[in-house]
Amino acid sequence: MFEQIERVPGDAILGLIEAFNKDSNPQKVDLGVGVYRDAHGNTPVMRAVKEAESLLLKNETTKSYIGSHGDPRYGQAILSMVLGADSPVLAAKRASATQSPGGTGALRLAADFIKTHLPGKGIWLSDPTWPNHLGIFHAAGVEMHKYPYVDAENRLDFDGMLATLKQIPQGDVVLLHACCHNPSGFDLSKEQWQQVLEVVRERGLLPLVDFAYQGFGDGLEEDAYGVRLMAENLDEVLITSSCSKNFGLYRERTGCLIAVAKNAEQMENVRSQFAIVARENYSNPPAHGSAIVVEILDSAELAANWREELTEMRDRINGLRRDFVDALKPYGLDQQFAHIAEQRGMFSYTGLTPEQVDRLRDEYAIYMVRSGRANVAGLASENLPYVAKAIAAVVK
Ligand code: PLP
Ligand code: TYF
Repeated sequence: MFEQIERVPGDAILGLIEAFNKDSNPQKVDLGVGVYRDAHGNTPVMRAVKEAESLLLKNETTKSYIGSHGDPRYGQAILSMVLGADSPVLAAKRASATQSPGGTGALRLAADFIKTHLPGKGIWLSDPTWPNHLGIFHAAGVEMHKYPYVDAENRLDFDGMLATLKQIPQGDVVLLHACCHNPSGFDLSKEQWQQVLEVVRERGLLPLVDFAYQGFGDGLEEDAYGVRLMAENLDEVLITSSCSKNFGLYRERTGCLIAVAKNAEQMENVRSQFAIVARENYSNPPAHGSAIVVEILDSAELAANWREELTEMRDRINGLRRDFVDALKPYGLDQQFAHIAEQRGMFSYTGLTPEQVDRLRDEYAIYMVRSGRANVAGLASENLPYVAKAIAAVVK
């Protein structure tokens, strides 16, 4: 029967890793896949994570299942981090967290929940968005639609976004990137979040806020502005949280789906359904990553160490954004690329065309996604002049 199976190409972003590894050019630069890199191009295990792991190795007493909702201590820790330690939503007991295999697992839980319990409701995704959003909601059988997000001049198209949101049918789901928009790097201002809230409320939409980069934009609290605004002012919100980036736990698959409901009773009902979806997909989530996060957040010392390292990472990225624009100054390109210093998170829509991206790869061994998305964390003071020179050559 397998003779009818066709081969399909792999993930375009993950494929860049392989292409980069094969390239023998000593000057090669990887601005592809979205993982954090330090000044030496490494993605290290964070200091507090190493420490927590050695404590776990010593103290862990069982590998038994942790249950479909995961570790309740992890749920509590993430609820405080996402919604704020003194959140009125938590005080009212109208939020809960269900642990999942990464943010991706949380998105799939949300997608299956929407398909089963909100029949006929579609989901609205930013154009552009992370390609896996399309795959996940397609696989779950949820009808997808787009709202504009980046215009032809490579600017945030907030007017276009708002105009489309105003026409979404009542009860549909709108996926919002909490911060560090993937792939563009364009985030909403506080005023713009307020406007989105008003439209969502007026039209009775259900926001699904994808929070994959908390702490990578302006800070752990600052990045949560939009999420908290929605949770505190609406009866119903879904949030997907990920510890892949901010704890550097990528392969440990550590995330959760948060439900905010009108009251504790309705929250418990929704939560009970999440456990069914989890059981049908993978039964129980993996436990190592969440155990690390609990170990860190429950220790004042480890938590302070973790926050310090996260701040170093964020400052490095934001510093690189400014240095990148400066490096383009000698070529008269600092105005054309000024948006790079304004964008937030790991990613920038540079504005480079697919053909220019191809030339950067073929002639300079500089790798980025063909949409012109660059992972800013792949830059370093050593390669900045080289990258700036190459960009100047391909845009001329
Ligand atoms: N959402 C967005 C926008 C992302 O960019 C990512 C990942 O990189 C995720 C969710 C989920 O990541 P993970 O499943 O690794 O936690
Ligand atoms: O957008 C990125 O680069 C990250 C990492 O299938 C990623 O979100 C990319 C592709 C993928 C899974 C993770």
